[in-house]
Amino acid sequence: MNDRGAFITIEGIDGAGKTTCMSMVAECIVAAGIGLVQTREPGGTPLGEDLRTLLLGHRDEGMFSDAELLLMFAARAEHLAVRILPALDVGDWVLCDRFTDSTYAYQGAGRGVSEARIAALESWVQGDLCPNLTLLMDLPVTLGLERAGKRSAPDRFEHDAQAFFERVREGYLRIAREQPQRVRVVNAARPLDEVRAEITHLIDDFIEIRRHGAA
Ligand code: Z5A
Repeated sequence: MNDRGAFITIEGIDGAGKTTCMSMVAECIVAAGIGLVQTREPGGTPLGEDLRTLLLGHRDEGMFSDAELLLMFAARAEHLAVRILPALDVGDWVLCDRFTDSTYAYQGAGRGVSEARIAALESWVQGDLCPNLTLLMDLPVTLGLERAGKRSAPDRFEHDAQAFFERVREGYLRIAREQPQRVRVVNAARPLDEVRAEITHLIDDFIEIRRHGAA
């Protein structure tokens, strides 16, 4: 087993089943006897959760896209310093509901912020830290919004138009095409038992690879 913990992230559009997937992944890791920290973005620390409330709350005046971008990275800087890096350093694994791929997909592809601007902040805040594995829960936008709508009242992002979420989905799929070794696309439109079977297989394989020191 590698000494440093592994960093796994779950991504996808709203209602894609990330929360559902988190518990499936966690079960596999815990069953393998590995220490696990489960967290989310934006959030994961007291300051990060306060920023999450600011970011997701409804605002009549909206939010300037650069302000939104900077608040996401402010929350991420705190999250890395206080929670993620200390856990990885002692060999625990970290499972995070959303990370920087969300920024490229939502602020970049969705809102039109330039990739170069996001990359500059990514490099400043993260250095060379990157998830070891990302599961992209992919499904048609209409199905994701239908599922998200059943679960809770729409947040500030979910009020946005379907076209926005189509751009976000395509942004994610582009990252997956560019980084196929890190990003595994899971067809989240299927019934839960099929999704669970694929996720269990992917995570069990990943654990085996880490145990043999190849990932
Ligand atoms: N954001 C950003 O813009 N930039 C950033 O850098 C970051 C975030 C980090 C926080 O989202 C918002 O922040 C997000 C992007 C932005 N935009 N929004 N909204 P969040 O992650 O807290 O919220 P969310 O995307 O809406 O996720 P969610 O509410 O947690 O949904 P989910 O986790 O993807 O889905 P779920 O709760 O697991 O499932 C939804 C329902 O579908 C639920 O009833 C399930 O039982 C059901 N479900 C799930 N899978 C299935 C299958 N396979 N079949 C049938 N039913 C299913």
